[in-house]
Amino acid sequence: MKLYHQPRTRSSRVRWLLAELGVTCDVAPIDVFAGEGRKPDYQQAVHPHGFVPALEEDGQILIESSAICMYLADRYGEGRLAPKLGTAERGKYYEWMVYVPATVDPCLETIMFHTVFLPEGKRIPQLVERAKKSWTTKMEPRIEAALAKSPFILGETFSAADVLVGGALAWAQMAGVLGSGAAITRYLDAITKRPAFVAGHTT
Ligand SMILES: N[C@@H](CCC(=O)N[C@@H](CS)C(=O)NCC(=O)O)C(=O)O
Repeated sequence: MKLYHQPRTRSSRVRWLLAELGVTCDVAPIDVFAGEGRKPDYQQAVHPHGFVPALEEDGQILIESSAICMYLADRYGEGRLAPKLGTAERGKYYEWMVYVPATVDPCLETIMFHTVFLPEGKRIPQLVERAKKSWTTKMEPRIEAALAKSPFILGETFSAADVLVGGALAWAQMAGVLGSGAAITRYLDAITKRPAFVAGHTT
């Protein structure tokens, strides 16, 4: 198995989950910040958009961090990191595994791009204001309310959904938009101390 990876990006989710699973994996570094993702060879053979992560296993390439995490949890988790198929809990699991990439990531990405990544002349403050409002009034309160009910996002036990939600919260903190809700503060503190989180974010 090989992970095409760049530290401090969405491929860290996959590294974190692999560490939670105790599964070893070759890592192919792709410096997307230096433009390596734009190389035609990489786009033809690995990721059509030139992004990370991509996972190569059994002669197949998988893209999309959330899809990769769901696949790995099912294949190697022995029922530990994802609820049983066909249960109500599995429905909630899908909800969080899709909510993060479909709703949260674009919001946080807009904030990061228009405050940090883009050259100053290309930043659009109105986009940042709108995204911050969505984060602060909709997404963060929703996550805070869920975490106020239980230690982890799906309940009493850690799952792959915590990799997605915990990773997004760490990203929100980096973007400087994370508030001081008691449940999120407690959760983030616990999650970022997990040895697998540390292993997934050091390289
Ligand atoms: N929805 C994709 C997003 C992947 C993505 O945008 N990756 C970023 C890093 S977080 C990337 O590779 N960017 C390179 C570029 O924009 O050239 C996923 O979750 O895997």
